[in-house]
This record gives sequence, structure tokens and C-alpha cells, in this order.
Amino acid sequence: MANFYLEENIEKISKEFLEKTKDQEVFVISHFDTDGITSAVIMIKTLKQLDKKFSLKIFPRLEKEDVLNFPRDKALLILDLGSSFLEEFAKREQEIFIIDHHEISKIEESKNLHIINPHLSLDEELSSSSLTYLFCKNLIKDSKEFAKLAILGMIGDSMEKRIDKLNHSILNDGEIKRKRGILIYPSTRPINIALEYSSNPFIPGVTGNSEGVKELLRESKISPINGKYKGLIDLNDEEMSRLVTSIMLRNPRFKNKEILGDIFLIKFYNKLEDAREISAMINACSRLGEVDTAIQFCMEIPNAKKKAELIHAKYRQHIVSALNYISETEKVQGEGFVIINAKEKIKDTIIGTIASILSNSEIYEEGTIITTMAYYEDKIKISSRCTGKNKKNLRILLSEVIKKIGGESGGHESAAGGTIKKENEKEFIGLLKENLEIETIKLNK
Ligand SMILES: [Mn+2]
Repeated sequence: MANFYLEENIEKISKEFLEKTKDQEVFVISHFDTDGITSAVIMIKTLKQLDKKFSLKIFPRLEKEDVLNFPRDKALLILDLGSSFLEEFAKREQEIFIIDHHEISKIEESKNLHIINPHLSLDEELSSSSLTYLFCKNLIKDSKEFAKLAILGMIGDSMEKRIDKLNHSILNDGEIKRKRGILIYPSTRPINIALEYSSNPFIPGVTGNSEGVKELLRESKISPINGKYKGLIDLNDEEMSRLVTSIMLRNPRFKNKEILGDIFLIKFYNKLEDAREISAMINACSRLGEVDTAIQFCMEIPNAKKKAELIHAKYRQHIVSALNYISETEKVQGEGFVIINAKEKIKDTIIGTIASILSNSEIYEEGTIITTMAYYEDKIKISSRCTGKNKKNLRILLSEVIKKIGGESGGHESAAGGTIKKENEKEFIGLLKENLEIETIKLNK
């Protein structure tokens, strides 16, 4: 693979973009998660400033038919998606720009295909929103107001634990405040509420349990003032350290480095907000099918805030019922793996989130590969995650199985996904189980 510096590549491709799309309309395609939505908003705000004609389409996932239906008379600009279809794109005559951070299976050479992807260089890992921000920084003079959107996308994709040079520069551009603390959000609201709704980390006996919350706070010697608790960001050092101890005692598997980290505060709708909360709200809107609200909320349009808050509350309810359903339903389980087929009981747009929550909870042993399945139309959405350190590239594991029975797959080493036809449900479970069992034998040797 090519070994060039990401920044130089971004600069080169941004020049090519201006040149090649001079008299062309741009068709922007992006993903519907927080990273994709924030990338899209940074991009359309930039294209507006450039006075370029464009249209935007958001996808929950990209399938071959979608790609075949992309317009051929416009330049394509694909954000946070597209890396699984390079072969198809290389065949096309039109100009295609892809800004993505998903793994690339095979690099295709074509003079019309321009790719920005950290996997092609030896640089740091970046979200699509950070890449899009750096790209747009080359296109317009004043892009700094978009820096907070880049940070929201980075958090949406859980990439905030390791901030290297480029993300650091984005934090500086956005004048974003950072504070060390427990990663429970929203850190700006009363701590009792933040604890009760905390699903990541999931705190046994505290999450979803208001009595348990009170008990934990009593133990940490944090008491309400006039009946109201302070926010996490307002705790003093002693209160913070007592709270950390009490939380660690609830789950011996918690490690300091996992529950402690940076809290990011951004100015949003003219208020100082916890970026994790805003990121979760954008995600909730999209996953419940309200993509327009997600975009308007990112643009800080007045009416969108209340709407986003309502959707977020509803989304949290969905997550709780989905987790309850999973705790009761039958699963395919073996050494080091579990397969959960939720069928039509859980929305295909939140099944990936459920897999992530399960992988971050204390429910399964460290190293367990969790695969969830949910129906949509005549297909099944599949998500795989691993608890703790992963031993196997999940993208490769899933693609090996799906290749045999037909369907799409993609993603990252530690979070992969795919789709198959409903008629292949049994065959998929059987094959996956077989592959996972072989994997265990290999690892135990
Ligand atoms: Mn992403």
C-alpha cells in the first residue's frame, strides 16, 4: 500500500476536487451515524460557501444496488462510506471522491477515483468527520467553526481515547475545552441523572436504578444542594476520586483507563454542552429514522433542538427494551462467542449499538465475540463486536462467512457489520458458528 503522508494527500485531493468539479454538480453521499452526519454538515456548509451546486443523500448502509443507482452525470463525493465498493467505482467514467476511514480490502487504480483514507498512510487513526474537516480547511478560508462538528463525529465513532497530532489541531481550532474525569455523560447535568442513564459504562446496580444511584452518591459523600446534585464537571478533585472508587467497586472489571478520560465541552446552541451528549443525540435522531432532524440539529437550527431531545428520550427507551429482550431470549452460545438473532424484535438501525453496549458491559467474558442479527425488509443486518481486547479481525471473520453465502460486509477490525438475505439465515448462523469454533481451537493451540 502507498506510504504517503495523510495531510499531503488531503491537500492534493482538495486541489483536484476544486479543479475537476469546476463546472459540475456534486452529489454528496454520507453515512447516517454521528460521524457521517457531522461529515455531511461540514461538507454542505463548505460547498455553500464555495457557491457550488450539490445534492445530499444519507444512507444507513451502502449496498451494491445503491451504488449502481448513483447518478453518472455528476461528481460523486462519498463520506464515511464507499471503501467496500472501490472495484465498482474504479470502472466509472465520472469523478469520484471518497473520504472514509473504513478498511480498504483492495486498492483500485483509476484516474477518476480520489481516495482519502488513513489506512493508506502511516498516520494516525481519524474519523471521517476529522478527515472531512481537514479537507474543507483546504477549500475555504474560515472553517474553524466546523471544528466542533469534527469532534462530535470523532466521539460518535469512539475515537477520542487516543488524540494524536491532527485531532489535536482540530481541538485547538475549535477552542474546545477538555477536562479529565469519569466518562459518564452528560457531565453538565446533575450527576444523579447522568448515572442513572449511563449505559456505557454500564454500572451494575446503578444504571437504570435511582435508589442505587442515591446509595452510590451517599457512599461517595456527594450530597445534593437544595435538593439538586451538581454536574460531573463541577465536582472537586476529592469528590471525583471518591466517586471513581465507588464505581470501580461496583464492577471489578472496570479499569481506571477505561472509565477515566477526557470530557469535551463545546458551545452548542450558545450553551456549554458535553460533546458526548450531543453526539449521542445526533445518533439517536438518525437511528430512529429522523435524519433531517439530525442534520438540522447539527446546524443549530432553533426548532431542531426540542425535537432532538424528544427523540433522544425515546431512543433511550428503545435501548432499554432491546437490552431487556436480549437478556430473556435464547442465544447460540459457545466458547468465546455468542450469536443473538433478534429477528424483528429489535430495529436494524439500533442492533449495532446494542452489540456495542453488550461488548462494553460485564455480561460476557473478556474476549467474547458478540454477533447480533436483526431483520429489515427481506434482509438481515449483522453486527459483530468483541469484549475487551480482540484476538481476531472481525471484518475478515464476517466477510469470510458472508462471501460463501452472498451478501455485503465491511467495517473495522473491532467493529464489523454486514447484510445477508433472510432466506440464508440458518445457513449463516451455522457457518458462523463453525468458523468461530475453528477460531477457538486455533487460539487454544
Ligand atoms: Mn465513521
